[in-house]
Amino acid sequence: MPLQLQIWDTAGQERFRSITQSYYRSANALILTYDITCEESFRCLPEWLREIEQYASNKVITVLVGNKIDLAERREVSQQRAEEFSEAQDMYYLETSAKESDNVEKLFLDLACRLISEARQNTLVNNVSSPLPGEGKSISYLTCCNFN
Ligand SMILES: Nc1nc2c(ncn2[C@@H]2O[C@H](COP(=O)(O)OP(=O)(O)OP(=O)(O)O)[C@@H](O)[C@H]2O)c(=O)[nH]1
Ligand SMILES: [Mg+2]
Repeated sequence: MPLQLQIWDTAGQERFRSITQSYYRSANALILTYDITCEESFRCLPEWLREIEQYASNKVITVLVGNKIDLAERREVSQQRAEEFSEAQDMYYLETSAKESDNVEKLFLDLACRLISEARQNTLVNNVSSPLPGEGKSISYLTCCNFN
């Protein structure tokens, strides 16, 4: 059976928070994105991490993404600072440009590889009983593909 990767986007605005929280429970991975040209978006990360700790599975894989590297001249958060933060929080770190599709494919492929690897070790939480909006609940992963 094929592996199915479902990707859900959440809105950052406060008024959507109650919806966002319901996504966490069944997520196997979370991508936390900030804007490298906006110090404030970086400083908000601890608040998002608190939410993750509160609502997500303790096995969730979290990737920190510094986006907008096409605007390098306006960078406010150094790569080193972000890497140190992500390491301390047990997150992977990657920098992207959604605008120029830089590292975006790599982000999702790396994440898919990690999920497949966890599935192979049978540590992936398959929360089929947790309802999600729409049909977001099937993960058939044990005979998926040829990744290591
Ligand atoms: N230059 C540049 N602009 C970007 C990039 N990614 C997003 N933007 C711009 O940043 C702004 C915000 O992008 P959104 O995709 O709305 O950000 P978001 O995090 O989904 O925002 P919420 O849904 O409100 O949480 C938009 O004007 C985008 O065009 C990027 O990689 N480079
Ligand atoms: Mg959005």
